[in-house]
Amino acid sequence: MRSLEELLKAEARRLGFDLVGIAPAVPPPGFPRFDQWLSRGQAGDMAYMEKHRDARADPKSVLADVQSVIVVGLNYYVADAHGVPIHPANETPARPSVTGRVSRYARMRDYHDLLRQRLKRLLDWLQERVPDCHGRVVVDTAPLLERDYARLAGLGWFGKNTMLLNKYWGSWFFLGELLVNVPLHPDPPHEASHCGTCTACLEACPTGAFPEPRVLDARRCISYLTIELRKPIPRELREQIGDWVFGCDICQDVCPWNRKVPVTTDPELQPWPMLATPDLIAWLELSPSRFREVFRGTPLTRPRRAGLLRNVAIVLGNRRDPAALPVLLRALNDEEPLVRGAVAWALGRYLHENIQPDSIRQALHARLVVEEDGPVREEIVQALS
Ligand code: B12
Ligand code: SF4
Ligand code: SF4
Repeated sequence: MRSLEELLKAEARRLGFDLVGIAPAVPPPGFPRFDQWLSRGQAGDMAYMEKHRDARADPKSVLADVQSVIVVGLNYYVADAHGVPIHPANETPARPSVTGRVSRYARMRDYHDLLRQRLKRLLDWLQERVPDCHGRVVVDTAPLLERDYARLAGLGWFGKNTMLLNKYWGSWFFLGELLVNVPLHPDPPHEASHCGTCTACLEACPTGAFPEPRVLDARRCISYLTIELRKPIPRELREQIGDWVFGCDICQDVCPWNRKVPVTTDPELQPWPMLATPDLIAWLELSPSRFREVFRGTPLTRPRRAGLLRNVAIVLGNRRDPAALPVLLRALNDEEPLVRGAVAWALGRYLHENIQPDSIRQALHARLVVEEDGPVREEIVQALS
């Protein structure tokens, strides 16, 4: 007869999860590492990490009588379609387009709800079999060091890029947890590391965000800068952003364990054409209400319109495609200072290449006359110099 644990794992797979394991509800062994990361300021402005510091020391702060942590992984790997239509419905735009890159995890519907729904069904299944069972579903927002429990549950090891890596699934999977008051037999933790002497991710990171293997300084990470940071992106990192408008995949793209990962066939994780080949000219023109309509249900709402359009402007400044110039000139009058500042920087980059200098100078001077925001004025002055 199959054990409860075996049946539970079979049910998790039936619900569409690719990985599943069980960890004991012990304090996370990586907590001292997390604490060090916070005290070095490597979390940047992510105040929510600092705020719930103590809660992360014990899973009981998420569920008081927790006995087991069921950890699941969901593969989201989609082929790279940078600049190439990847969906039959993807039509060729009639006017010039300039594209950028959205990280893979964000080219589809937001994963939080999807994982939560499936984990809730797993909890329902367990409750039908175990009297008095109760639990709590966790995806990202609760104070839980998810990668720590994933390693404890045997799902994989911490790569030098800090991703949780699995020999078969690489690192292209989301994590989610179900904390329950049922004492389940735990899986053995993943003790080995299979990075060996490889340092591909550390070398490939364009912003030098890894001060040492397995430590990420979020303040330099493009993912943090384009998704979490609410302020202007530091000048010295703007060029390295390259064409990433949302998130970054470089330290995963170069990982040898990611070479043979199968493309997801999950119907709920199929990429949206508009996110796979973003039309940056159109994005920079989105009004607040259109922004909400277009990105509803996707992860791209997180940096809000101001943050996303700031990123678009930075990428356009890096591309310096003359086709984007008219929209940049219009966006110099955007209602958000965060956007206007980034647009001024982008226009400065065009000037540097001597692309239509007269009209750019004229527009920057005209804006300077009416601009009241100090940091934006500073960006315009720098662009003109
Ligand atoms: C904050 C956060 C970020 C921040 C900081 C990332 C980071 N490395 O910490 C930013 C915004 C930069 C970010 C970026 C990304 N994120 Co993020 N993020 C989180 C979040 C909410 C918390 C992570 C955290 O606790 N960081 C604290 C630091 C200290 O943790 P850490 O670097 O992972 O180190 C831990 C271990 O490695 C361990 N450790 C390290 N060395 C050693 C050595 C020993 C001996 C021991 C015992 C332990 C140990 O200690 C730490 C404590 O657990 C989690 C969800 C969650 N609640 O856990 C998602 C999560 C980690 N992110 C995820 C994803 C997908 C991404 C991106 C790929 C998105 C993208 N494409 O842009 C990038 C990847 C960047 C990268 N290389 O990590 C996934 C990762 C899935 C996986 N397979 O690993 C998670 C789990 C979300 C999810 N539910 O699926 N993220
Ligand atoms: S996600 Fe990009 S910027 Fe961040 S650590 Fe990886 S390669 Fe560097
Ligand atoms: S690129 Fe190399 S060092 Fe980095 S996580 Fe992958 S195997 Fe480990």
